[in-house]
Amino acid sequence: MGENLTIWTYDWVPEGPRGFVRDLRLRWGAEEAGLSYDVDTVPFEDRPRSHLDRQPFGQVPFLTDGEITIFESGACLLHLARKSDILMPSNASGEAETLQWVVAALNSIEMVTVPWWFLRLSGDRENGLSGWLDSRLAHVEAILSEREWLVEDRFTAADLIMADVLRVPEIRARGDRPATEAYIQRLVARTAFKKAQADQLAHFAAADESRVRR
Ligand SMILES: N[C@@H](CCC(=O)N[C@@H](CS)C(=O)NCC(=O)O)C(=O)O
Repeated sequence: MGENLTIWTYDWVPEGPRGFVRDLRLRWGAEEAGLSYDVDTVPFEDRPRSHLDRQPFGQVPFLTDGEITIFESGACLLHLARKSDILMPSNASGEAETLQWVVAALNSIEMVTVPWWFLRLSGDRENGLSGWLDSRLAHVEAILSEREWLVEDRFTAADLIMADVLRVPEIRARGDRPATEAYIQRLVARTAFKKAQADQLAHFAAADESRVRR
């Protein structure tokens, strides 16, 4: 394919986030699009200058594509999407809708789900964000009750990122939202998702083994 893509993730993470580390979004996108890529790592324990130079918050993922380095999983995914109409239609309205829904998944849904989840994790099961979360999830449910995909009646990067945001177990378990649940199940049943997730799990399992040998 002539690609020179590298997806960067941590060299190791604890059990909890495995299968959900956001490099999965990029692995999944590249797998869907048939783009070849390597995976490289930055240390989880220390966040050296060379990491902060490429991801200024010391997070993962970031992506290198030849001379280009790009961070934020949404931006990285859209960068991949511009390479393949499997991820984003090449017509103007399909592209605009894909951009719109990718940003909506991150800026209208994940911007509520993640803080809610953090508060819940810190012991505040029902917290000040619960009402806001429920309202956003109800709107998503209404949207997904009327359509199978977010854009043009077909899979796009918008579905990839929306499903990844919604598949967090605590969010999934909240309320009865059959259309959303069917949507998530449809997305995570895709071969590309399964490969991306299995590869991430294998990556961190291998890291466990090399930590034991050290
Ligand atoms: N908005 C960022 C969030 C990235 C993010 O939260 N990454 C997590 C792993 S999934 C991370 O690096 N956590 C460690 C930290 O925040 O220090 C994106 O979508 O790329």
